[in-house]
Amino acid sequence: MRETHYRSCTLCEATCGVAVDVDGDQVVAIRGDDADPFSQGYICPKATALADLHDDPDRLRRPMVREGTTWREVGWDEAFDLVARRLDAIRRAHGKDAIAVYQGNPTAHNLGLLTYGQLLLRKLGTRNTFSATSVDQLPHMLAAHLMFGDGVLMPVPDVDRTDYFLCIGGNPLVSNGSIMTAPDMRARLKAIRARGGKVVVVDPRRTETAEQGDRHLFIRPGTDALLLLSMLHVVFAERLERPSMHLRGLDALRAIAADFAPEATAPVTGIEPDDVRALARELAGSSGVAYGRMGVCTQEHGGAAAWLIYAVNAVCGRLDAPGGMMWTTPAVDLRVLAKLIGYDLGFDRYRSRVRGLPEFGGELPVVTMAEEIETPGAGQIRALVTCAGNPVLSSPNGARLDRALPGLDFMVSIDMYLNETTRHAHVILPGTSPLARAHYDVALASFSVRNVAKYAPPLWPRAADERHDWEIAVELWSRLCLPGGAAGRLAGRAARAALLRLGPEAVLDVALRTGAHGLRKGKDGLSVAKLRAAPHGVDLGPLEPRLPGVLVTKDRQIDLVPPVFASDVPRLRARLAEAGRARDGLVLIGRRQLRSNNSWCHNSHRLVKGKPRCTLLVHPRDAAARGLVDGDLVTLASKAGRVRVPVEISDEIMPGVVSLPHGWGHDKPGTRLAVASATPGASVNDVTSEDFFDPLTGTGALSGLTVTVERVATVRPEPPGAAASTTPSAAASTTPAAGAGASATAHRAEEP
Ligand SMILES: Nc1nc2c(c(=O)[nH]1)N[C@H]1C(S)=C(S)[C@@H](COP(=O)(O)OP(=O)(O)OC[C@H]3O[C@@H](n4cnc5c(=O)[nH]c(N)nc54)[C@H](O)[C@@H]3O)O[C@H]1N2
Ligand SMILES: Nc1nc2c(c(=O)[nH]1)N[C@H]1C(S)=C(S)[C@@H](COP(=O)(O)OP(=O)(O)OC[C@H]3O[C@@H](n4cnc5c(=O)[nH]c(N)nc54)[C@H](O)[C@@H]3O)O[C@H]1N2
Ligand code: SF4
Ligand SMILES: [Mo]
Repeated sequence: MRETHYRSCTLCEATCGVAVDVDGDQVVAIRGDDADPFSQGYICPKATALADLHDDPDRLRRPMVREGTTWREVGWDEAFDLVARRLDAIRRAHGKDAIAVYQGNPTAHNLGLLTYGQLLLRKLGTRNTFSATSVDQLPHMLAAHLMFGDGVLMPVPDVDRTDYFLCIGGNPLVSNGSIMTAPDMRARLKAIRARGGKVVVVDPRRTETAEQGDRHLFIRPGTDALLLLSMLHVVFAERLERPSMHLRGLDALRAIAADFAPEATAPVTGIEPDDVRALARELAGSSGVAYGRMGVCTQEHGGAAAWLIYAVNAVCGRLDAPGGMMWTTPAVDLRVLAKLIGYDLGFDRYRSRVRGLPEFGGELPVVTMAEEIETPGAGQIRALVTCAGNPVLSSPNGARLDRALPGLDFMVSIDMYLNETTRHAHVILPGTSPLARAHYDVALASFSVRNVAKYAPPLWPRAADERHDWEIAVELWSRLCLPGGAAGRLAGRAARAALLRLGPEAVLDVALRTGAHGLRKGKDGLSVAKLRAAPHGVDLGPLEPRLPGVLVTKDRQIDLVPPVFASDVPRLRARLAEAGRARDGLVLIGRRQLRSNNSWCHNSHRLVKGKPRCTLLVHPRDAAARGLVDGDLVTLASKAGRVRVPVEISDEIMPGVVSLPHGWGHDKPGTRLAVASATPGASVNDVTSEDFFDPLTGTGALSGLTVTVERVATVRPEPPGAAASTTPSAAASTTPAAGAGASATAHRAEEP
């Protein structure tokens, strides 16, 4: 029987409503849900990949155990018992910290993992906990933690009412927005301009977002903190500040900004003094917002840049004001949930063993993970639990991690693919597909540009021989995290049975009922039952001013200059002296692509078809200096490592900068990714370095690393009379032989 189910896409942060047509257990079609009040029918090309993912023959359905290089399917109880026995033995012999945990990005889109997943992964009690956060939003969270009192209090741009959108190091037209849950950013940006507003993009690449905007300024990678300080300098010098009454530290910030006149920062950032002045005046004089994302936070000065983005909004009166940076009023309060699951946000309460990098939120920076596995001594990592993560492709110098993982005594992956990371596991525990589980966007609805809530039940009950991610977590938790002894075992069995019966909906229901749109709204209050009755989701209205109540700082004031960030100012001053650094060399940045989703959607044929996309963007000037023509195969190298990729010559990239997308590199042996391994590309994280990071926060610096580019082979025939050209070869590769013969034609990013 054919029927239609409504839910949200779980692939990126936009949370678009989808209508899924099913016939029995078959997905027939996935369309945008016109009746979703938030996304109004919009979807991007990735939504249909949810069906590919569901049907993918390579997607694992049952537990797998590896012996040598062969894998065999086993029953769930056998797998749970094996994992618990091995981890427990390692813990008994070497202590809790001997077990490491790595959590990846899809956790954030997974109700079960955000609730019961944390119960397991946090209650293992190891300091060696890692996640994608430290190559992502950590600086924004730290800034929110130190300025507003809690890391989950990250404000978002009120894009639907703004008249000036200054986008620094984000590319929402491709990423579909980040820490800014907003389906159909193309329409939302168009609307800004249609109502007479302005969109300005600051980025080392003239991005798809910049093409849609009014103005684009190239910035030298890694220098945003200097730009922001010079903007503050102008605001203070011209007395444009409009601070709210809830700020403290204005004089301290003024004093810091004094050293960063636009004339001083321009030679470093590449942004002319007049342009800095224009940016400062426009922001201060508008009902607008300065927004920064991946480009500003995953770089050498990521912590400072994230702080200064909030600071410049606050000083210009753009915090908590319509059209500015505002706080969402989500139906589920992440702070309450965090307490329930033991996510305790603090900073630098301890440091990593080998290099001494700071903890944040009970996690250590992922740039330290490989060395913590490799370096002998007390506290060495001997076992690893990965959950929804692929750090071999996603963390800086993933190649080193790839070499370190076989040294573990034991590794288990809660993951549905046998990929570049999980191939090293001894056991893989695959959860159900996203369509087969209940969904509520606990995390992303907290950073939404409107207040919205949407719950979807599973499309089908799971098969008897499948398990949800959360069930896997509960099973392992009950075996590993409860007190021993007969009484403990009895209590454990009872707790396990209760949680398996309740499921994540029980936690969600409590969170909804006690949340801002819950019981206190009387009979209109939200609950799971209420949301079941509204399958397209409910709109809870535009963002509302929340100061000062939202603040959880001790004095209920916003700290404009937290001491942690103040301590980093000397490093920024030193940077001023390095005008023109690496001007003759090249620095590397990344690039997201519409039909990619980090490392794990390349096994969908419809997302990878077409020309090879893993190309290195090079500016014509830099290409000429190296004798490169479009499509040439080059070696991209850093101190950390090297890959071979085809070049794509374009003036959309700033001179002196090259760009390679991440998430590729599917040519490793022993994976089970039939489609992805046929179009492997190369992993940019074989070139990025675990030694290149923001020392303040420990966040990996994915932008700004010094690299070299050298021609390996050209694909163009030489002019008549010249020596014959070398072998044509273009598919990006880490191994010189692979990929020969593939088409080398360079191509721009795909269109929706
Ligand atoms: N150079 C460079 N590196 C980067 C970035 C960059 O821009 N440049 N971006 C960084 C960012 S922002 C991020 S978030 C990280 C992402 O880094 P990771 O989170 O480590 O990697 P993903 O590619 O998201 O891999 C997701 C994994 O989860 C599995 N998976 C998918 N869905 C589920 C599920 O529902 N349940 C379970 N159990 N498993 C699932 C997939 O099979 C895959 O193994 O990469 C970071 N690395
Ligand atoms: N299609 C697609 N969508 C995605 C993802 C995906 O892989 N594919 N990943 C999802 C994830 S996990 C995340 S975290 C979000 C990220 O969402 P965004 O942050 O919007 O995405 P990016 O494309 O990484 O944007 C970073 C921008 O910063 C620029 N940049 C690089 N270095 C610098 C610098 O030093 N300064 C400045 N000012 N700019 C710089 C880059 O050129 C790029 O345009 O996207 C999410 N959405
Ligand atoms: S933008 Fe695309 S991937 Fe992101 S939620 Fe919407 S449909 Fe899914
Ligand atoms: Mo991310």
